[in-house]
Amino acid sequence: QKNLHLLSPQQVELAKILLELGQSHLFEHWAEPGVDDNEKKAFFDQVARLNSSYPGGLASYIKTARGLLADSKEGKNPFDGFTPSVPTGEVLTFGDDSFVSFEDRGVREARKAAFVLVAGGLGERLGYNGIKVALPAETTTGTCFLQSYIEYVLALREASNRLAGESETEIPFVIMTSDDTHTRTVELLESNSYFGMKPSQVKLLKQEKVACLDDNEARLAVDPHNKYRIQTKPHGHGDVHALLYSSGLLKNWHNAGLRWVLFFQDTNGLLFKAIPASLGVSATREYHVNSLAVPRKAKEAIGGITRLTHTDGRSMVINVEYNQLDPLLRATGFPDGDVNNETGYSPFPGNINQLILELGSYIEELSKTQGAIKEFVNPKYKDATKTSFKSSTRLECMMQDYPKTLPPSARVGFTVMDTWVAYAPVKNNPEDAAKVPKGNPYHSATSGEMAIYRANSLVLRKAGVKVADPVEQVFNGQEVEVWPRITWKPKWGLTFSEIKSKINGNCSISPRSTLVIKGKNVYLKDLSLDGTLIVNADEDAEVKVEGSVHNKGWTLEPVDYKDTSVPEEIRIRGFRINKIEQEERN
Ligand code: GDU
Repeated sequence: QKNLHLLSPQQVELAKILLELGQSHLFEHWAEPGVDDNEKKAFFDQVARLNSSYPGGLASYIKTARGLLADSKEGKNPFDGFTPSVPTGEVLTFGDDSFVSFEDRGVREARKAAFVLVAGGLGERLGYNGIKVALPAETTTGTCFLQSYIEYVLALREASNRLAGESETEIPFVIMTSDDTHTRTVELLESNSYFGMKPSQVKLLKQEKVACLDDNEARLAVDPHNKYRIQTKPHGHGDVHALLYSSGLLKNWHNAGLRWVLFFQDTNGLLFKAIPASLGVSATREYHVNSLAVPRKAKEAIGGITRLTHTDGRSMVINVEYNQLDPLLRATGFPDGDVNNETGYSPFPGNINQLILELGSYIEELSKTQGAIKEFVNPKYKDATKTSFKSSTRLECMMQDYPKTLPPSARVGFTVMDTWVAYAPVKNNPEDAAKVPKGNPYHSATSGEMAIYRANSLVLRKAGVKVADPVEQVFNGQEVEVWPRITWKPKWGLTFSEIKSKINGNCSISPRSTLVIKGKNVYLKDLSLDGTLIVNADEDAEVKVEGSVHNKGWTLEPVDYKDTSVPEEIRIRGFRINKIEQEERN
């Protein structure tokens, strides 16, 4: 009351809302008027932001929170009435005829696609101090994830336009950032000329954090570092839908004739090898929602794609998050829970959170929901009475929960690909990765980089090159297969057919070799490589690479992740590349 005169009419409104919502405790420790007045105004700026960035405002946030906290206290099962079963989807095998024809269809569709990267997460599990999209996907060329994604998008749209006989239109590329990643993402783009994209094409949408909750009444938590602020935490990648909706971009895209929105995550170096074919599946099967999936090892930290059938007859195909799959199975007649079957994998395909949404039905749905996604809460209680929390909690949401509000008529499908060609994220720090049970993927910087060489080697093998077998090596306590370090620019080889068309005769690559293809029109013919070969080429120049290349090459030199004299992005992978000798061709 005493501070009311400081406030603008809008701020008085916000104060009233807070009081009506039972949040008077937020003002309990406020100083007399004249003391900390600027901080008090800043408090209301924050409240205004929290109120406007959440669909339905703070009132809606608190109401939902009370409901979810009550459910959680009661121990209510979020899957009550649902029985899980294994859904059917499109299963693709890289390189076979059906894959090739889906790829062809996907490339044709790509000119009608917009691309959305969710990159607001800091990646606590990885413990890297920078932003994850700035990490090198591989250190042979040092290409970071963001550069690799942008180059793939450019190459894909270019190829698609070429087939359609069109010249380039604006390529819509959105990055969702957060306060944790925004500034550094802008700096990365600006200091690298947007990696070849027009700056006007890259749209950054920053997600806001949400208010933390102190108790089951959903009393908002005061920031422990500043009594004039509400404590906030990330709301999760599900925010991307509300942000896209409120930005107005979806309507613009629709008006521009676009048909697809592709969502992807921050550190998967293989992802775009799977995109053309999956987009082809979306177009052919007319899926409104298509999730990319890979065979999943039981208990692996990726959600399981599941059909949930309710006792009332409703049914949906949805991701069940990895921590919920096991209890759901145990509660519904599968006493062993989340286990591998005779194939050595969980029967539920693993969601890699690469989603392809059909724009028309997406807009239709979002105009009903404003992009709000079903949320959840995960409080850590002090004891079994579930009356108080160990630390404040908040509501969270996930982008893959989008189909939960869709009508039963929605066509929700998925596309399963081999892991080696589709999924190799960088999520775990070296210590945790080294503890991963044998046979399960490490998901570390080490395994992420090795997976790129492996995939490229296997693709070239399928295309007819004699690529040597890998050697086993241990880096940062993780046993990995080290394949020849083969990399190429996306514009060289976007699809399997394109790659095959650039390889002729008897080509071979020895285990210790490195091959870097930088040009577009590079043709390998009877190449025998034992060492390092870098092929540079100007945009349109045609380069034939023939004959034998032999030199000392580049070697991998182990480094210890604890050695802080080595840059962080190198030591988290446990090796550095020692560039001894190479041949360059132009
Ligand atoms: N992210 C945001 N904002 C957030 C939180 C995360 O943009 O508030 C972004 C991250 O930057 C990242 C993506 O969302 O690009 C995913 O975040 P995590 O890597 O932390 O996700 P999880 O490993 O917890 O799990 C997610 C899905 C799983 C499975 C897995 C596959 O929830 O079902 O698909 O990715 O990598």
